[in-house]
Amino acid sequence: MTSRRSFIRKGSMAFAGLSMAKYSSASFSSQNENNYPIVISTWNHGLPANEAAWKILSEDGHSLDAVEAGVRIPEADPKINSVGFGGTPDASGKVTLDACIMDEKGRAGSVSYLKHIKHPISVARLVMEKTQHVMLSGKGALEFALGNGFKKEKLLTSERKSAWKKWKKEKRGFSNEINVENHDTIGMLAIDKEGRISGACTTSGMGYKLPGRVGDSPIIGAGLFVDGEVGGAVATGTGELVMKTMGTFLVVELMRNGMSPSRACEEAVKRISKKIPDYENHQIGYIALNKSGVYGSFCIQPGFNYAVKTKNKTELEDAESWLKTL
Ligand code: SD4
Repeated sequence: MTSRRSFIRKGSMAFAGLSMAKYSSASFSSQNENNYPIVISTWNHGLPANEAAWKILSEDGHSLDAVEAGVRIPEADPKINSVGFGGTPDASGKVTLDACIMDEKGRAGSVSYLKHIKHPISVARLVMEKTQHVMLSGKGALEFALGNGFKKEKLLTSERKSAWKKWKKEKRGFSNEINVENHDTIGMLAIDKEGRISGACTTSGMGYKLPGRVGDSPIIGAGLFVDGEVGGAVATGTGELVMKTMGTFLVVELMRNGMSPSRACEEAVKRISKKIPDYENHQIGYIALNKSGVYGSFCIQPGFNYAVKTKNKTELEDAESWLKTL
């Protein structure tokens, strides 16, 4: 039986063969037609997020607008406890958000440790478009957002507040339980009809983290990396492992050197397994999309899934894992 992964590998090899041969413009455009537009994103909450992105992609919009619109869906959803409004607070009961965005031209924007703003991804985009900087953090990021018309809002829902109070009483550690809620950071990659790739990543980070902690999600090259000539990758899971190995930059560089997206994600997970002694206690999931519209994924533990949307397909796929049992 042909597994999904071997199918993807074959797909990418087929394209590699195509690019070596002298292809006609007709064969190139049929590759475009098959694979663009496409959007992929992490976890179950990727399904509704992809729909919002698809609305823009299917109307020939830019992938940058698509990924921003896509991840705003879980950011605004109070039932999703790992992103934006309704996100899990830090140990002191405050919700602090991390997000970043990157486009095919290599432009990037990011916010970290941002409080009170429901849509950190849109603030990250403004940092990219309106400033000379890549990242704004904490109070400065909040002031920048408020100065640009964002509204200050209460992000801690009563449900999350009760859960935090219970956690405090029980004196448990960080909320690092693997796949426990089966939804987590949303990372999204999209290629539009013109072949332009963009990515976005947004999260409330590790539940009950130390106040001040910033994870991988707003770090370009860790939680997200896009190179318009190669492709992009995003990460979910315990950010510290991704930061120590520059995970998504590594995935994109491996793709640049000829690996398929799924093989590149696998290598980046293997790198973690070599470098980080207690990696078995953590989950990391990578998804990647190359410039040709071929996608792939890999994770440490079974249980990580991601949503895919193309003209012909709307589905959740399970990522292959390095460890075979949880
Ligand atoms: C972080 N990678 O802050 C993010 C959140 C996440 O499982 O995906 N946690 O580490």
